[in-house]
Amino acid sequence: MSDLPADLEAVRTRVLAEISAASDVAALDDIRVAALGKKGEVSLMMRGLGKMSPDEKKIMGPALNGLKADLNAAVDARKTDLENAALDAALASETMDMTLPVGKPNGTLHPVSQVMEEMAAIFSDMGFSVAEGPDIEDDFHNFTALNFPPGHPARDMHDTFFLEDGEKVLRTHTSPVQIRTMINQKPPIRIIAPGRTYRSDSDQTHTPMFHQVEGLVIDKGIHMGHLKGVLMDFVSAFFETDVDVQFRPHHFPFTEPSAEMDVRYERDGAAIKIGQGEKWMEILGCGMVHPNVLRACGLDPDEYQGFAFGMGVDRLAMLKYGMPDLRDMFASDTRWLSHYGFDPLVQANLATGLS
Ligand code: 2U9
Repeated sequence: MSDLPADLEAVRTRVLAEISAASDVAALDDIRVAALGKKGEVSLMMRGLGKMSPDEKKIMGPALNGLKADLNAAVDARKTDLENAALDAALASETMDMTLPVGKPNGTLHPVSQVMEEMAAIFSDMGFSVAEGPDIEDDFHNFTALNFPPGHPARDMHDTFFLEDGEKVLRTHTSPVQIRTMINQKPPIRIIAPGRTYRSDSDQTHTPMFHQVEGLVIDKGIHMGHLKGVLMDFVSAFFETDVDVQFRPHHFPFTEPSAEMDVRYERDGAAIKIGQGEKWMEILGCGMVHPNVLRACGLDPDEYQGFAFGMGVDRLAMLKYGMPDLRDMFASDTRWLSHYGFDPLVQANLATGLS
């Protein structure tokens, strides 16, 4: 028996009974509002305090505050019980038989993601680790450190997306990731840098956003033979067949000497078969890291050398899996995705076959 005035004791007993009988959280909240809400029974009593005599107020004030605190505590405790009971019930009903075969997941792995995973599997098998970096870059990491002379066409608006501040750019290649790695990590360095890249020169076969994988090796005594060996192994593993390649001299500001690598191919019907044939198709660019780039990253070109390469992932996915139009890659058409998509539960790895 509490020392509450009788009428408050009655309220307390009744509301506590209602609280413990509440069957769910919603019902419990109705009880709380009816007693403690703005127009709640107890709240109205507390509003009556103003009209009471000082003696009455001395009794009713603390009594009402005590009652309010008791009822709030009872509501919180009941709420926790109800929530735990609901969770136990859900856990009990949701049995998951882990021995059952996984149902067909709805949704597929986008071909670009599949190819990124295949490339990561191939290069990590060659001792490369995956490095990533920001899509928004500054002039130094995207151009200057890569030996792009001032005024180089790649620097201006028709090729590059500039942010409002006129300084920052959407990276036009993932090379800034390698620059950041060379500045923050001492050689030996063996990385690939996959990611989104942006160029404002879109047309039939170029989209404003596309995907690249670039690679970099920095160590002592690195030469062009290492570059050719790694890329020849890569291309045969990627196309899962023996691929004839040729290296054709080219020019990039960030590599010297530079080359583009072509693969042999032949048409069979609408499809393209990579590997053998009379025709050549350029699939990537590469070269020995330019001494100015090494110096820009604080490395002595007489002590360290390196090679680098870069390829367009979207394009290589089209070549390997025969998609006719690059723009479909970005159209989010579920029919296209279910046709060209991959099983998300099958991880690309060399042992069980990439694709
Ligand atoms: C550092 C030094 C050198 C990366 C390279 C290419 C050649 C290349 C193109 C392929 C298709 C871009 O997506 S694409 O249009 N890239 O041909 N990229 S060498 O060279 C580097 C990178 C980083 C520090």
